[in-house]
Amino acid sequence: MSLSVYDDVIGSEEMNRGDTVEMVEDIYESADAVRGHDPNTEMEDTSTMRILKTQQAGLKREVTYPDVYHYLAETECVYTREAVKARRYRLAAVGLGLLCVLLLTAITVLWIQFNHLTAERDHLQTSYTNLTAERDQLQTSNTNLTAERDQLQTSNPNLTAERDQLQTSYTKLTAQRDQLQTSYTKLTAERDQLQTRTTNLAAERDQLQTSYTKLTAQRDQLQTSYTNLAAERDQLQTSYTKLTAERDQLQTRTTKLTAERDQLQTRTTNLAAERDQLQTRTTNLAAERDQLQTRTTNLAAERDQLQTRTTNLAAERDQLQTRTTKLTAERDQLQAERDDLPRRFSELDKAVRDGWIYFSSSLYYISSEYKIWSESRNDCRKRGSDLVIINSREEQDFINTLRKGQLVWIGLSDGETEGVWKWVDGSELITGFWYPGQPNIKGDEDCVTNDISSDLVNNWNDYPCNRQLFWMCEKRI
Ligand SMILES: [Ca+2]
Ligand SMILES: [Ca+2]
Ligand SMILES: [Ca+2]
Repeated sequence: MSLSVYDDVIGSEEMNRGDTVEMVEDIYESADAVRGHDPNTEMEDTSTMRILKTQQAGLKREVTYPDVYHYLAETECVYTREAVKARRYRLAAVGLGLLCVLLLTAITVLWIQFNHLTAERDHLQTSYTNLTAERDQLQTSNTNLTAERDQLQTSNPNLTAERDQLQTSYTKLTAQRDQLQTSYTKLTAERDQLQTRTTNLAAERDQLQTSYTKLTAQRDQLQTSYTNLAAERDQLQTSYTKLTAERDQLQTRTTKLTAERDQLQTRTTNLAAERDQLQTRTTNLAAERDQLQTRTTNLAAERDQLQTRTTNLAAERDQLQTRTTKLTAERDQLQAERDDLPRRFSELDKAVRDGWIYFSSSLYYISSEYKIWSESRNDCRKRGSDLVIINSREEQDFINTLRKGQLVWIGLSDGETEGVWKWVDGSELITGFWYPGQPNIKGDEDCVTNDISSDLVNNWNDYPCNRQLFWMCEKRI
């Protein structure tokens, strides 16, 4: 069925191809009229569509049913062609775009070439200008050279004459040069000979100079030697003169000595006789001398004995004088003591009455109360004395008797310097009567007392100074 329809459509197509072509052309024309319009021209499109619809309505009135299918096929074909056409338009648009790009590229290339050509043209213009200027210069030069050439052509005959003269002169000068050359060669040979001779002469001069220097040195040496020899000769001459004079003097003296010798020989003979006499006398004198020597020895012994006695007597005299001096002093002292005896007696009497005890030119006082060492000393000072100073074993014994077994301060301490024991008069202790093992405590025990001990001699002990003890004063009278 469909095939029959298709055949009908083809048949109607063949039948109405002429009308259909006209209708399609109308549609295309309408479509062309529609295409390119804006949506704003919808009114026109609407009218166009109305026309189409009217036409289609007209067709519907004239066309049969198969014609409708044919028309639809045609319409579909028309739309397909529209699409193809649109694609062609797009291709054309793309082609146009590409063409525009190509055109722009070509324009750019042409622009660049144009610029390049313009620059070349400017360059050529400049070159042309320069060449024109050069050409003008060359033309000027050509003109000048032409003028010069004319001048030179004018002066050419003169120059030819001058050249001939110069040629003649040249020939003459050539001949003169040849002569000079010959002379020069000869002179060169002569100069070489002279140079050789000069060299030889210089060498000879150097040798001679060397010889001269040597000879001068030798001459100087010889001169020096001559001067020395002349001086030696003068000295020798002087010596010779002196020696001649001496020789003459010696000859004279020899003559005199010969005469003297003769006289001496005579005198020797006489003297031998006298010597014999003198020998005899000498023998006698020797005997006398021996006797005198013996006597002298005896006298010397006597003199020594006398000297010894004199020395002894002088010593005895000196001893006597010393003893006399001492005795005189003792006498004076005794006289003074005798004169002072009333005063001392009165003082002694008073002291004894005050409790002092006399021993060996000193008075001693022993306290009846206790005090520390420094106050004890102050008490002694108030009494016109000081703490006792023990100077001897006798005094030590006396004090031991006097203190009757009591502990008493004595005037000895090491308060100033530890270990340095000093008496109250400032003298340093030399030997003391320390109890064995004393002094024993450093620092605390600086004052000395007679301790209680079985030993009556060695009984000193160092005690603390602030102990309350008896004390003993001593006053020298
Ligand atoms: Ca004393
Ligand atoms: Ca001490
Ligand atoms: Ca002690």
